[in-house]
Amino acid sequence: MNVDYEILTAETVPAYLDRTPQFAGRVDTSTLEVHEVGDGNLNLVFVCRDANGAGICLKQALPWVRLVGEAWPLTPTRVLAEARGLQVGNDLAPGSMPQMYGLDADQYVVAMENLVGWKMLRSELNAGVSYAGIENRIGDYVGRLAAGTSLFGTEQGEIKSLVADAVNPELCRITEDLVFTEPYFDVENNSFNEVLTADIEDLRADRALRREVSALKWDFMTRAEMLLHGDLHTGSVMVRHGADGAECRVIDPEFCFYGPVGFDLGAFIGNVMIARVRAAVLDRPSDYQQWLAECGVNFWDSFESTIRSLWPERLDDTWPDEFIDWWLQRAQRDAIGYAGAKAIRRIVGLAKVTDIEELPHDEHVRAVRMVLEIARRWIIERGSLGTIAEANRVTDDVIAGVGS
Ligand code: SR1
Ligand code: MG
Repeated sequence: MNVDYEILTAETVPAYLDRTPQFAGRVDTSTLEVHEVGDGNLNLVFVCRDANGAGICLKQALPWVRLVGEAWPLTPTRVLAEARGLQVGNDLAPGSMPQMYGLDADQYVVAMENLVGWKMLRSELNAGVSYAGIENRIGDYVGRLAAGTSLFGTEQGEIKSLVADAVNPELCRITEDLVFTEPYFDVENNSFNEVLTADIEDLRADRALRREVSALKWDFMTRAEMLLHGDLHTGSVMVRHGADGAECRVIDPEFCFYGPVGFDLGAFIGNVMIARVRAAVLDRPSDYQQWLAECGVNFWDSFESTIRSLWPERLDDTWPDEFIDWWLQRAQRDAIGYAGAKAIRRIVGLAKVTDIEELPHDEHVRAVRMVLEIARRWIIERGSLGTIAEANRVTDDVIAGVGS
């Protein structure tokens, strides 16, 4: 592929920083240690630290999907979405994302605070480490973004152009295909252990499920409600144990665009459910499993409490108080459905998760069956379940083997 910009390496980063004015002076490039640490599906990530301890993290968008290679070209302008998501997060929910230092749109690089010593939440959950309280901060982050970027906090006359500026068609197309479509068809991107063939065939034959996943997809593609993070799974959260307890930072908002709030809520809840199922099949200590069991409900409660606290500040009080109850009720039901859809894609489709993939064979098969059963019921029954707490009871039952 012809690439018309310089793809950075750990060796070329110091010289790049020297000649890029928007990042100048952040670190001493003569003593810089640089490591490429990107382990996501799309980009290069360089963490840089100088002899004085000053740091910077550079994220460069490749012109293809890193997971697949040059065979899958992808616009590097996704870095603009990443910068937008970081900037809005920094403005509306300070401290919830890495501080953004700047953007080099010519080289498709965004620079941000270096999270030295922080770990990815998914890896920590895989290892059975709890970070009690971070779910509240992430719920608050989604709430602040929802309140600030939706009509609650943005003028009616302004929001249309913001929605238009934030369209992110190539990245949204990935979600539309990988989350809502491909798992339900026999396509090359999918894979699963052959002992699970009948389970996957059942999933695909379930017409009610197909209808409901299509309804979720329709809303994802048509309801421009708030600026979403767009990919809020447990691999998009960095964590550490700080002096005052567990801390977190949400990263990787390159999928951000205006969509339905339930999508971000569901992404987190669905991935926590996967972590909970992993913990159950590995028979992790009960206090760890208990935290995971409560995580989704705590996350929702914090989101709701942030929304309710910011509601009186809405710009247009012709939206009556009763409306926020309706809006939250719909968000909660949507979140249950999107959580299910996000879980199924991680089991069947491209870009699987280590929580499930790295389990020994028997535990893997049990976990897959549990996740698929929970997710299918969440999607189909989300209207009657109504709350994350009720959805959790489905998980309790499936993990306990009730009805099987
Ligand atoms: C082809 S990209 C696959 C996945 O990686 C990202 O993290 C998103 O979740 C996307 O769906
Ligand atoms: Mg990502």
